[in-house]
Amino acid sequence: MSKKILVTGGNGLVGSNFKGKKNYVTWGRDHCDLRNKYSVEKSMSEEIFDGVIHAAAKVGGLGGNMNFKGEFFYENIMINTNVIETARKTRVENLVCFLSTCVFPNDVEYPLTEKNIHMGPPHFSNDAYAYAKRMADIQIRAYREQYGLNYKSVIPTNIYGINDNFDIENGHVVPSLIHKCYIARETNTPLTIWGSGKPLREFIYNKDVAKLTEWVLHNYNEDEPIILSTSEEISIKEVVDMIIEIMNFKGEVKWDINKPDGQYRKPSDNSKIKHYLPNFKFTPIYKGLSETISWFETNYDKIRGTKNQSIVTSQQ
Ligand code: GFB
Repeated sequence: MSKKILVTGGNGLVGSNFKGKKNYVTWGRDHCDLRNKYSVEKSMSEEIFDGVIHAAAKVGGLGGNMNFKGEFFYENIMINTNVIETARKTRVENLVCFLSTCVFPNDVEYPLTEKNIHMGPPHFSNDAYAYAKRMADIQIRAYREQYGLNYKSVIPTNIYGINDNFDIENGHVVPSLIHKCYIARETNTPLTIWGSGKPLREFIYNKDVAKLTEWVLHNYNEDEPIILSTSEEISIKEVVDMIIEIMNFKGEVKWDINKPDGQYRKPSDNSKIKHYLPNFKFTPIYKGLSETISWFETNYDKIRGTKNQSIVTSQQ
């Protein structure tokens, strides 16, 4: 029998990269309600999976995390608990679970490493989501210890790319900025950016995350999560400048300092992934942004976030 890998969040930023790939089965919301234990048990017992890439989550950017704390906590706890437990019950031996860079403490020594996830409270802006994700790390470690399963987690830094949610208020920063720039250009209005533009982030292209995750699934087997990161910091202002250039926006840019900046920095240590894959070539951000923007402009009418679809139902 051919060995199949289940990918949850199959329409999302990470999961959609596995669509149509040989031996991969991608599930979106339409296939199974992962918040519901019975729905997950029913769907997962209908097929035999050799491995699971668990990329589904209720996600959003800074706005979404601040506006929907209750939903982000509840849904992520339920989704992770159900998927990981049902994978165990249906005898899946190998699973990769997605954590997020926001799991790290706010007040911690830099760079962030796999060792310091639980060493203090996360930043208040996304604490509900962060604690729900931290519990997935606990669940994975517990299952490894008690059941001896090859379950593990990855911690990507800020992911961007096609198939994200481009909602202006609640989306991740890159798709929100692309969508805002598009509207400003099309309507001849100023482009308004949240915060000061000074915060630094490490952006990683979704296609790179998918490639690295596939490697992790087949080759990594440790209690500690593994950070997926370029470890190259870039300011929000620099990202805005690139988007403006690629989208050929000539209008006025305004900075709304009444909007939150979030954490100032979250520099990560990528030495573990570098150690295992020293020759991995990360996509340069300008190239990744260009591809994402080109896809956005071509598919504007049919993508998430451009037609008032709510972030509340999005998946990673
Ligand atoms: O929160 P953050 O790491 O990314 O950083 P996501 C967003 C930065 O971009 C902040 C600024 O400094 C914001 O002030 N910014 C400027 C904007 N304009 C905008 C805008 O229109 N939308 C957004 N969202 N930010 C997530 C976390 O958020 O990052 C998630 O909240 C997750 O929990 C992910 O960990 C990695 O806004 O993309």
